[in-house]
Amino acid sequence: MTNDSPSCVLVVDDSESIRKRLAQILALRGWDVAVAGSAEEARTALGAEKFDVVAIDMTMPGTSGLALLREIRQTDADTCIVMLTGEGDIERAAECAEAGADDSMEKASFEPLQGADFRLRRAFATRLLELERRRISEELHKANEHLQQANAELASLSQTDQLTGLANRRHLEELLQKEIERCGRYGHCLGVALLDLDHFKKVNDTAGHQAGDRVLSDFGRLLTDSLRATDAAGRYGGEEFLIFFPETDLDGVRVCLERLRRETAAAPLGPPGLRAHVTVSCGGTAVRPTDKDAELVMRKLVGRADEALYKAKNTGRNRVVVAPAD
Ligand code: GH3
Ligand code: MG
Ligand code: MG
Repeated sequence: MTNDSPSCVLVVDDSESIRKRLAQILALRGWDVAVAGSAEEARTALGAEKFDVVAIDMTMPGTSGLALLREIRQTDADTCIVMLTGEGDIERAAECAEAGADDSMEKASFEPLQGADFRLRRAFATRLLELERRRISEELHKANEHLQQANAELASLSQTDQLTGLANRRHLEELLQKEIERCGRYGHCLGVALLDLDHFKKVNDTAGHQAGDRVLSDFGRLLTDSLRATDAAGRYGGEEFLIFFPETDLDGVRVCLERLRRETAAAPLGPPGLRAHVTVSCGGTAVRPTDKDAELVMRKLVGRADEALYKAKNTGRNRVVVAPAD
């Protein structure tokens, strides 16, 4: 159905006189007319050619017009189909509409069949509009899906550190504050840690900045692999990482950090050929939050973890220091 103006029609009617009359009038009005005297003949014609409009007699021996309509609609939702009904057949016309007919016209109403051309063209125009409406609606739906996907990607990008794929500082702080609120509500313990790679400047200076980048992303992966799914890690800045451990007390934090420290020292990080043995210093703390101000609690926890980290650096690096938050 490419043209706005329909040109070919298939008339399906078992009455030869109706067929001939309708074909004659439509041909006079410029239609290319094919005829079929039964559902079988109609199937053959439809299999061989595409029609803009198919006019089907409701009452035919063998396969009825309604059955033929349903059959066509199973595979073809687009072709315009107009049913030819007997007089006063309103209920059956409704049945046809439900089965996917575009229109029904009483044969008597187009006697001497002059109205047929108008009715077929009108049905065709309405169908075109419907197809256009469907196309636009599908396009809108697709555009909407793309938009939602793009929004989700954007949201994820705005929460992610590009280099390591971990949460960025802002997102991790949001998550941490939520966790502080949750732990405060249920009286649970929460652990927080800051980690800083040791002498990282040297890695850049000796292996190059790109190799340094690769060490950072490898370390990010090590964190992800090593932590529990409920723990959260993010890049806090430069070669510094923040982790929080829900439901974990100070001893638990120490154990987790000690494992991370060991794994880091043992794992060659960086690009092949330039694998560096990097160590990490860790400062940890834990608290059962009582203060309602989650941001304030967060600042205190991070501050305390930072102090512990400072101690770890000053007492030789490649070590874990933990201290209670209060
Ligand atoms: P320390 O053991 O005291 O932590 O020594 P350090 O060398 O790790 O610490 P310092 O703060 O002196 O240097 C941090 C280095 O980390 C310097 C900086 O260029 C590097 N760095 C920070 N961000 C990135 C990054 O995104 N990529 C790379 N390759 N290097 C980074
Ligand atoms: Mg460092
Ligand atoms: Mg640093």
